[in-house]
Amino acid sequence: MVGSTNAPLPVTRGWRAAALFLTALTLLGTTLALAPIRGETESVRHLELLDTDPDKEAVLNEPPAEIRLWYSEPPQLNGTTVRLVDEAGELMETTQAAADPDDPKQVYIEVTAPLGSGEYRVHWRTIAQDGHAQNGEFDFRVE
Ligand SMILES: [Cu+2]
Repeated sequence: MVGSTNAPLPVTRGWRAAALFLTALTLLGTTLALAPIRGETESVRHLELLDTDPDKEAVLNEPPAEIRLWYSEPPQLNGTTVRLVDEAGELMETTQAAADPDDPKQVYIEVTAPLGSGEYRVHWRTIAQDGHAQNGEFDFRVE
């Protein structure tokens, strides 16, 4: 009996080992389960709008003849629209969104309506090659 109180019982030691083993398994499982998710967010790059003409918040002396958008990759044209509305929310007459023949990452519309001075908003919507739909808007002003 002397000294035996300090030594853990074999049963207790067994439980500890089991608990450690389960903890290790859980950690490993969590790591393995998260790995594909982390891998995806790191490797998949979604389509982005890189630039526009007119620039966002541009103030122009002359109304633009066209509205042009630069994407990070060629979008699916049949899922792409660019709409121009005035400050009353009224749709302005333009051509349909088309890709630049020299650069499929550029999409443009020609403005066929005479634009008076005021605020205008461009609503764009597109579908990336990977099927993700994206949309956004930006404003410009004609003085
Ligand atoms: Cu995507």
